[in-house]
Amino acid sequence: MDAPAAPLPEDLAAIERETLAAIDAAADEAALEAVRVAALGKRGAVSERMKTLGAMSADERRVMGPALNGLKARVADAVGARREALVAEALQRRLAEERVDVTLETEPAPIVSGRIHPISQVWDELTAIFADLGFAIAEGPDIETDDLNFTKLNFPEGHPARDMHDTFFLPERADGTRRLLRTHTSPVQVRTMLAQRPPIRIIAPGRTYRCDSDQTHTPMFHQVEGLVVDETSHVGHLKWVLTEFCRAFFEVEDAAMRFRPSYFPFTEPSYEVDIRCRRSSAGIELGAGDDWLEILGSGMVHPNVLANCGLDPDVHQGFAWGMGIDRLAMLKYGMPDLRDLFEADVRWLTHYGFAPLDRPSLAGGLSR
Ligand code: 2NL
Repeated sequence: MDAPAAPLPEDLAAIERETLAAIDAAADEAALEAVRVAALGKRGAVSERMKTLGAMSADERRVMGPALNGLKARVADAVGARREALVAEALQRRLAEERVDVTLETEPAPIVSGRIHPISQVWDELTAIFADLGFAIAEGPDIETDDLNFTKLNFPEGHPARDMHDTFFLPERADGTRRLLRTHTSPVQVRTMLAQRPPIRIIAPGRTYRCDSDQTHTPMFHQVEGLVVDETSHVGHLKWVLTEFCRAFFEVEDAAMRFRPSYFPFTEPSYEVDIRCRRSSAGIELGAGDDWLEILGSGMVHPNVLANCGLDPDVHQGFAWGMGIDRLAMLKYGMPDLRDLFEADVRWLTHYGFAPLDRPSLAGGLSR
């Protein structure tokens, strides 16, 4: 057992008081280390006293040895305790200072700053509307045969309507046939009728091509066609579907429509369809006013087309329509020049494009 601690000589008591006070006052770990070195370092006050032990008498050493060792131990303990406290304080300070506010706005990531092209937007709106009406989406190749693009659709060989389509033909093959870039998406509907039994309810959005380029035509453009075939379809259904579509697409309560007699080789009767509009210097307002704007073509599927696609026109009948996606986009979103749609100009897209995370849906809103 250690001998009971004798009272410290006054000079050691003074060193202890001053050192413990300095330890308490040390504001950071560097200051604390300086205090420790001043007491316990090689030349520190306590260490210097330790060196004097050798020159003492045995009696003196018996007193001063434990006194110095006790002092050294208390100073070392105090330094350790203070260091722990300083480390804990520093951690608390960092936790307070470096708090993260998770409610702050984040930097826009590329997926948020990018824009959806108006054509893609309108394409998605169209598919949302017709999907809601029970239509499936059908697709087909851009390169088609003359048969699927023209002949099956009741364009007889040498018929002038073929020339009106300004077709891009691919080079003739060894067997004399030549393929073409589809001039409308009708071949997709022909393929569907050849492959499926009625009832058929599809829309066919896609790229189409005509050798024509001016202010209102681009050689590649986008079209959506629709087709319904069953045993009881009639013009009333056609009118209802197209009116519902216009109400949903143009987001108007009352879409007054006008169905004017027209001609297409693949429909009989055929109608050009207008929607009410008001024209002013500010632009064009749809669904109101006393003017008309043509937006699509339609009709009852021609019996020859049904027969060409393996259906009996005495059993099945249907209706179909077609419209330009690019034109719909320009009308709805007020873009004045068709050619801008194909320029891929980031400044234009930043202005006219759509936020990528706001996708159109009937429940959430078509365009926000
Ligand atoms: C227009 C007019 C139309 C069709 C497309 C069609 C397709 C088949 C059979 C019958 Cl397979 N018709 N499509 C019908 C009427 C009009 O498009 O002005 N398009 C921009």
